[in-house]
Amino acid sequence: MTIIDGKDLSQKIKSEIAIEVEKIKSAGGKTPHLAAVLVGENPASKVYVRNKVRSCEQVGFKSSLVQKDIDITEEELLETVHFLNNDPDIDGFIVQLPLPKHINEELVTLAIDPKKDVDGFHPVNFGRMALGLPCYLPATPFGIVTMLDRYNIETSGKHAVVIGRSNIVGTPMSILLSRKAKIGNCTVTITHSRTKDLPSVVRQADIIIAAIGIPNFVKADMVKEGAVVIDVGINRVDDDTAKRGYRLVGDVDYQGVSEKCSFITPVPGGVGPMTVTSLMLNTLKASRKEIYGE
Ligand code: BQF
Repeated sequence: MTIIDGKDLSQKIKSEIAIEVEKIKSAGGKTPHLAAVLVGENPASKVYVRNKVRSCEQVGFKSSLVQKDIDITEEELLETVHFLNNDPDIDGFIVQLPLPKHINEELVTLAIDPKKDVDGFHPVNFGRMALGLPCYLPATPFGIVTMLDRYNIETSGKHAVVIGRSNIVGTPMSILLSRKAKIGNCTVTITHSRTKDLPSVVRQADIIIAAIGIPNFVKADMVKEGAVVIDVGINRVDDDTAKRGYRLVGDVDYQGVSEKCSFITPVPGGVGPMTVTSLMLNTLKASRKEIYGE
């Protein structure tokens, strides 16, 4: 069994990005600039935004954190988005999700200029992804594809079972794995809360993408011997012995499953760091105008 070390791989990719940024700067180019909008005080969101700002520092990007009160109106947030769309120094920006209930996430995502949509959540980028056109890939699926690629995991002809159908992980992951590409050519099954006898479907998988948001959902008896297991879950569970009073648990029962599979991603230190690093790769693409030109 091989542990896919997302922390180590993301450090490696970040040093590759840092070299590219140095080249841009020494050629007199503009420093890549990522902005993040954080609404309210959701503790997990604060951690995620902090991770992104720290990664920007590590790769030599400029970053701007735009903090807004929890009671900001939808109109005011849309104004913020328009301001960032029109700021020529900002190459890309993200609006950290989830947003408070009184704000329509779809409306806010639609307002982001697709050229600056480094999360890849805008329908233009999602549509381009589905069609195999150049686009910003959503960061988590991008990170997973990169892991499979860098660990030389064969995907062609394999049966991939995706657990979960969210817009940001399950659905795009199923599209990416089925397309005609180096990491792709899978036969994909997408499963969800209404799937009948989900364990029997997951047992057929050569590659399991667990993105359902339930701690330890995937047990050893649901995993075929030698399967590749990608754990997207980041669940906080109470733990009095932990420094912060909680610990992170994936969607996979790591203990049991790791004895059966060929590859597995740990939590923490698996998909999570790769998500943040993929956002850095998208921001570098944005600063280079790689997808949409000038
Ligand atoms: C790690 C995210 C759900 C909903 C919105 C490293 C991150 C997480 C874990 C991180 C995530 C999850 C992010 C680890 C960003 C990934 O060591 O295991 C980094 O910062 N993430 C997000 O921005 O929004 C989310 C998950």
